[in-house]
Amino acid sequence: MQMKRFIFSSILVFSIHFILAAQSHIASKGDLNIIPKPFKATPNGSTFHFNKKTVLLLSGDVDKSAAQIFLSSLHLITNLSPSISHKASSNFIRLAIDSNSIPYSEGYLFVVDEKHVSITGHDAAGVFYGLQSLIQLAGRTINHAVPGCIIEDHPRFAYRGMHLDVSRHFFTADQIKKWIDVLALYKINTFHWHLTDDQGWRIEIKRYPRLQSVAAYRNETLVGHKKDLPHIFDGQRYGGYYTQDEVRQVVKYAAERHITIIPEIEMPGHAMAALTAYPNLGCTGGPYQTATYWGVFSDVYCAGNNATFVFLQDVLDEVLNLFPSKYIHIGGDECPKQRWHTCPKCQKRMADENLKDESELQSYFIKRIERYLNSKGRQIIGWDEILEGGLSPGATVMSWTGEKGGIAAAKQQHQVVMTPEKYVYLDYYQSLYPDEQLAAGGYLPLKKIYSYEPIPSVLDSTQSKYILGVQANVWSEYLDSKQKAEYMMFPRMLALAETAWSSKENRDYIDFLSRLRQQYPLFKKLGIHAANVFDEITYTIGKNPNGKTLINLDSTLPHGVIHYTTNGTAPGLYTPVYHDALVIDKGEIVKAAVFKNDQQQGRTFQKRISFHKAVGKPVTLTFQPAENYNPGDPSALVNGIEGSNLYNDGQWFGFSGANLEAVIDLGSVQKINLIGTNVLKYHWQRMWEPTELSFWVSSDGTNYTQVYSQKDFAINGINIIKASLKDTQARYIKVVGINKGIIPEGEYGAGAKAMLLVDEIFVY
Ligand code: TNX
Repeated sequence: MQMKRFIFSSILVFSIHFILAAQSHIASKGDLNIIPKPFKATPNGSTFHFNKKTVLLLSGDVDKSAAQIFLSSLHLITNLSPSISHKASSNFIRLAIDSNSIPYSEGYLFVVDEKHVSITGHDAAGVFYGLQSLIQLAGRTINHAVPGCIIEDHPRFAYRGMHLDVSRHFFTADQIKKWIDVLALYKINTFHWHLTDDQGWRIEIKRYPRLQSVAAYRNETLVGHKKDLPHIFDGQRYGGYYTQDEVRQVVKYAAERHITIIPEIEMPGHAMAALTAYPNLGCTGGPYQTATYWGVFSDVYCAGNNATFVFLQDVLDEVLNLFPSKYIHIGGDECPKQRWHTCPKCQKRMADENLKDESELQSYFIKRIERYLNSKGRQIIGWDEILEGGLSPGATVMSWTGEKGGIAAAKQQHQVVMTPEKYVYLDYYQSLYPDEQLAAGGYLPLKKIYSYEPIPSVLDSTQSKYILGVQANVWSEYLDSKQKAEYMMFPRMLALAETAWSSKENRDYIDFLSRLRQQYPLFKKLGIHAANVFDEITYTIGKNPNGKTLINLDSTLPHGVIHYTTNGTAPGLYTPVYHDALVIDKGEIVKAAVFKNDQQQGRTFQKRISFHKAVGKPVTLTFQPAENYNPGDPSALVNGIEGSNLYNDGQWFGFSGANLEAVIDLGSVQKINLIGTNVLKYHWQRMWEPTELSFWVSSDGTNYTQVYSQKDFAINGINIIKASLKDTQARYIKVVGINKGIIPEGEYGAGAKAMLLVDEIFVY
């Protein structure tokens, strides 16, 4: 019996070793499961175990309060509570600061062997980050064993940020502190707090009590998506603000975790809430109403009225007392100019100051505030529209509309934080599955945020130095609960954290995923409602050598097996296993799911494919699609798959200021019963329906006959157009959409080019 048990257990031990060895080979560095990935990490084969004697040994300048913060985080995640000591014991964690031996600021050296953990930081931040790595390593297993290793680590960028909008939806000070804990765990060092906007003013300003009693509230809130008309409101008064005491506490709490808070006080636009409280600050004098839905509003601070500057300077005085940050964010984005255009005070200001247009007036506004802040020893940071009409000398630019603003600013030797919408906006959807929680729109999967490279390749090495770092932005229009906000923040913030901290060479998405999967137990302990959809099935469309359309399915789940169906039934263990791309030669619904250990993982993927006469046929476009909305091959217009209302799903073709003119060659003259297409109308994204859409047919490719035309597109969203034809024979089909041209005054993006979006041209 004894013998048998011995043999059995040694086989068990042997096989566990074998499995571990095999796994550590596969995920050799994944074993040092830290996000963001350290600069250099080498396992040494030993293991450190916490025990009853483990103490935290502070040497040199290490602050006791820093150690206590670590102990509370460690306790939350592991339940361990070592005590602080100045005397070594047989088992200890030693913290020290040594700026000579650790050359990089915020950097640290981390050594683990059987008996001790030693963390030496360049500075207090370095020690703190070493401790965050320790928490991650100890938190990942039940016995909190820490793998032996030597880690040399330091950040790539000095600015690693997350922005949070608390105007559209309010989150309490306690909630903010919890998120600060999580951000610190992943070595984020800047929290950009978007405190004022049209829908609510969220910071107590003692000198202006109506900011609290009036501007902090709105009468009601839009229900559902902004583009769904008619708008429906909930009838509930909504609001709240942070008292100055709360702000002070949050700032202190964050500073203890090496996070700087940059407050944002928006100007000259996004000011409806402030104007509602103090209507004399607007050009028309009001009355105004704190906005109850999202958008860009034409009423902004009057730039001609000195009272505006008195007000903003008073506000900033109180803000400066609360926030010690070097930077103060003054907004500057999305400021329509039409009120200024007709306002006598603004026009007088322009004449007095010799300003040639309203863009220069915006620049005057920003520069005047900048001078004020500089006189108080602070610097401004603003959204890239502060480039309009000339950048003020010391301004730092947050490049959001794309990378262009950041590139221009860096070339002018201004510092830049990269935060391009397309790559780092966490209000976008992270999955194309239709049951995702309501979001602003757009598609930003984890993989895409991870792929973002903050230094644009067009900058040379001197110019690149102006890129301070990178930030992700959390706009809260549709985030009316903690759960919804966290679903959007996590895990995508971890991808951003790695982009911001880890060296470019160390970034590898698959390796990141293997470390990410192990963070979920930590999220659970932290009470974080993180999304977990990144291993779900995604698809791409291709073509085989015979010109047939293919659909490729993919999942990043290791050892995941995809089962699928094409007959509308649910995929299961007994439906076919997906190996190679599926050829589309009839209309079908592809359903698929990933299985692991015979269990379905995640939701069921579903995609409808229409098989019509034009599928796979050559398409010529007269005008080039815009960079952001170009699936590449024009034949994607006839691939059988329609673009969804998550507009950047890779299906839509967008024409910026230009017309759609597509010609499809069916290869032979044939009977045509129907021509159709989809047009996406969404003015708040600058997406405009054509002024006229027409369908034409031809049998020789030279002489065309018009068979259909439409000028009205009633639906805000996808307009489905279908023209049934009688007695029509044709080989060539031409679809023409006349672009709106320049976006009219009073509309979002006025003066810019309208984007005409179409996808899938159907021919039956
Ligand atoms: C643009 S990004 C805004 C915000 C919106 C966001 C929605 C920026 C500087 N301004 O006011 O919340 O789009 O995606």
